Amino acid sequence: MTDSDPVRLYRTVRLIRRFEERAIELVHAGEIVGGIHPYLGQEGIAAGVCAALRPGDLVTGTHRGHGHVLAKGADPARMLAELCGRVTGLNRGRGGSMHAADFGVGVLGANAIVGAAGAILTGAVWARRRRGDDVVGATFFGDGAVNEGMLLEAFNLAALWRVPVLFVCENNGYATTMPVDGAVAGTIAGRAAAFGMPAAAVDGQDPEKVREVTAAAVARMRAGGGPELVEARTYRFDAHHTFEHRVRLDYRPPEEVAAGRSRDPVDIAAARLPAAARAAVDAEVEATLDAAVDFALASPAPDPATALDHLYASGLTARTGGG
Ligand SMILES: Cc1ncc(C[n+]2csc(CCOP(=O)(O)OP(=O)(O)O)c2C)c(N)n1
Repeated sequence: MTDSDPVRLYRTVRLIRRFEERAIELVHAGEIVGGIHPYLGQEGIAAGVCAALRPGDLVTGTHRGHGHVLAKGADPARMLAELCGRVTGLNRGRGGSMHAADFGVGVLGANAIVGAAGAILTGAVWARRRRGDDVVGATFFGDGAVNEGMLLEAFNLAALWRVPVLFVCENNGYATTMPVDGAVAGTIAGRAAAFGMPAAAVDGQDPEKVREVTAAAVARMRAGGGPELVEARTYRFDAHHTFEHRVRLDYRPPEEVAAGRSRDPVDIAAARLPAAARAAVDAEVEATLDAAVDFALASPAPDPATALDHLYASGLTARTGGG
């Protein structure tokens, strides 16, 4: 379904927002070990892009990937259980925050390696198209990925082989603490031009605008038009990673943070709904997340005896060491 649906877009941004806030509580409570990279402030991008995709289309995401997985349709309870490292998680608790995947809804995985997800998606969509499947894909990456060789190689092969992949740059202005202006020569869209790919910039805070731009690109890609790039301009409302909640880093001026936070994708999506519809979605999301937290915390951790399971395809067994 690619038509504009304000209720659906609001539900998605609100679900991601509240999921992240609940996950941060669980980090502070010691239930999510190792912390997370919150997607707060960037929800409009995942919501808008995924609203323009079909259920069978494919996505890959980043270390800041919870929003991508949820927007594509993964079960929030199993996603939260994954973050908590529980056996009921999407990946039996072995992937965690940065490697959650749900093939059933076309999520081939979040990815902790900056710049890697685009190459994985390009290969996957190419293989599925060769099989005759009518799929397209969208891959998300930050501004910090735009000089990574793997991503540029993916641009090249996708363009050369006309693989229908939408490369979605979530430009939040920083790679950890490094401002984009201090790291990126030229422009992000200019990288697409080098490979003959069309590129567009969009206000990433407005999920409807993101959906519109994506729907147009996806229509061209389904018609054989080859890959495209979208630069979604956004702002990260919270820390790069929850470790910053303990060690406040001083790399963004307070006025900049306040200005960035003043354009909130949840508010922008909410303003398109009557108050009663908004309240109904809020209640539904809260009930979903209450149930998700209960489910995750009631689920057991994996049995340590199974630590070597799932490391190799069937037929191979792991060596336990010693030669
Ligand atoms: C190949 C690689 N290099 C470095 C890192 C360490 N690292 C993790 S997140 C990050 C910053 C990424 O910034 P960006 O791509 O802009 O995404 P954002 O965190 O802003 O969402 C870096 C350098 C990594 N994970 N992978």
